[in-house]
Amino acid sequence: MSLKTKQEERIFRALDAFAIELPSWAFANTGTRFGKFLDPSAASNIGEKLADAAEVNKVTRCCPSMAVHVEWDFPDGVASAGLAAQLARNHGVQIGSVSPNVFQDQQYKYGSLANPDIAVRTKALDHILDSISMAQAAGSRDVTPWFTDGSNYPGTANMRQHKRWFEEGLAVAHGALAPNQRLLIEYKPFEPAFYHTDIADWGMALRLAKAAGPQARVLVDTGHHYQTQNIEQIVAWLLDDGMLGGFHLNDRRYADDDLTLGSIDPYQVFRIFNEINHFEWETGATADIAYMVDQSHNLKPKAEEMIQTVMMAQEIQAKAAIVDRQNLAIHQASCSLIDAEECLKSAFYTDVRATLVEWRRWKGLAPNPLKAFRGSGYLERVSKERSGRAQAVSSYA
Ligand code: PSV
Ligand code: MN
Repeated sequence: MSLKTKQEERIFRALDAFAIELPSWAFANTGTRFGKFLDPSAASNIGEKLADAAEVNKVTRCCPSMAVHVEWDFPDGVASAGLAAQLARNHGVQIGSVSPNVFQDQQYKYGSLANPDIAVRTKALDHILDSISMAQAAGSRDVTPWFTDGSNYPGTANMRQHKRWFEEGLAVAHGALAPNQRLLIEYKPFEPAFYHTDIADWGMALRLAKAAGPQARVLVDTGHHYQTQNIEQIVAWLLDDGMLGGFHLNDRRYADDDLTLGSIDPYQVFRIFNEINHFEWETGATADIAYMVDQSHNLKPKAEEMIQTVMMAQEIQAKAAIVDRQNLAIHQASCSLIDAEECLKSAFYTDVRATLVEWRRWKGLAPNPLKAFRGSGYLERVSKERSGRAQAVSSYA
C-alpha cells in the first residue's frame, strides 16, 4: 500500500479499527403508531435478518455483527440463541448485543423492574436473567436493556421507590454476567412514559450502572435527549469516567425519530466522534465502545438505508480522524478560540470520500457499496421470495 499523505494514513487506520453493529429490527417491517407500510423485501425472521445484515457487511466490510431483541428474534429462548449463532456463522457474521424486552407484554402495563406488583418485577428480572443466558449461548458480550418504566401523570408513582427497585434489579442482573460480558444501561427522558421516565438521563444511567457493578456501563442513544442537549459533553464525561459502553446511533429532528445517521445534523455526529478521538489521542488508550445503529425505517428501503448509514458513519469517523490534535491542544491551551474552532471545522469540511474509495479498493471492495448492492440483484431476489407470504403488521418482528 502506498499512501500519499499522513491524513490518508490516519483515515485508513481509523477505518480499519471501526466496526458498527446493525439492528435486526432495521430489516423488518416497522412503522409509526399511525400505521405500517409493508415492504416486499422486509425480513420476518432471524434467518432473513441475518442474511440481509450479512449482505450489508459484504459491501461495506464494517458491520460484522447484528443486534437482536429477544422478543422479536429469539422466540424459543436459549435454543433460538444457539441456532441464531450458528446461522450467523453460516453468513459470516455474529450475533451482537442482546436486548431483553420488558415492555411489550401485557403484564408490563405498569412497568417492569419498577412495577408495584412484585410478581411482575420478578418476571421482568427473570426475563433479563434469561436474556443474559441467551447472550452467552449466542456468544455475545453486551446485554442492552431499555426500560419504559415511569409514569404519565404527576402523583401516580413513587419515584424514589422506583429508583430503589431499579438498583436492586440491576444488581441481581449484573451478578449473572459472565466475566467477559457487559450490562449497558440505556436512558431516555420520554416516550412511552410522558411525565417521568425512571432512567431518564445519563446521570441516572451512570448512577445505576455504578451501583449495579463493575461490568455495567452507560449506553448513549443519540435520539434520547432533550432538544439542544450537548451530547458530546455527556460523551466526554462518560469517557473520562471510563463509563461509556456504547452508542445507539441515529438522527432526529424532533424526538426519538430514528432517522438516518447524519441526515439532519452530521456535525453533531462529528462532534461526538471527535471527543472519542481526542480522548484516545490524549490518553493513548482505545475506548471500549460498542457502536450500534438503532434505527428503523418505514419508508426507505431497509438494506439500502443500512448501507447509507454505515457509509455516513465511516465518513464522519474519517473526518474525526484527521483533526490536527496537536494544534487543537495548543489552541485550546492558549485560548486561541478562532484557531481552535477553525481547526475542528477544517477537518469536518474536508471531503474524505476519495480516501474512503481508496480504502475500499485496498480491501478488495467495490468503491460504492450502495451501487454494488444494487448491482448484486439481492433485493429483487429476496423481494420475490418474501413478498408472497403473509406479513406481520402488528409488531417489529
Ligand atoms: C427505545 O426507543 C430504543 O432506543 C431501545 O434501544 C429499544 O431497544 C429500541 O429503541 C427499539 O427500537
Ligand atoms: Mn436505543
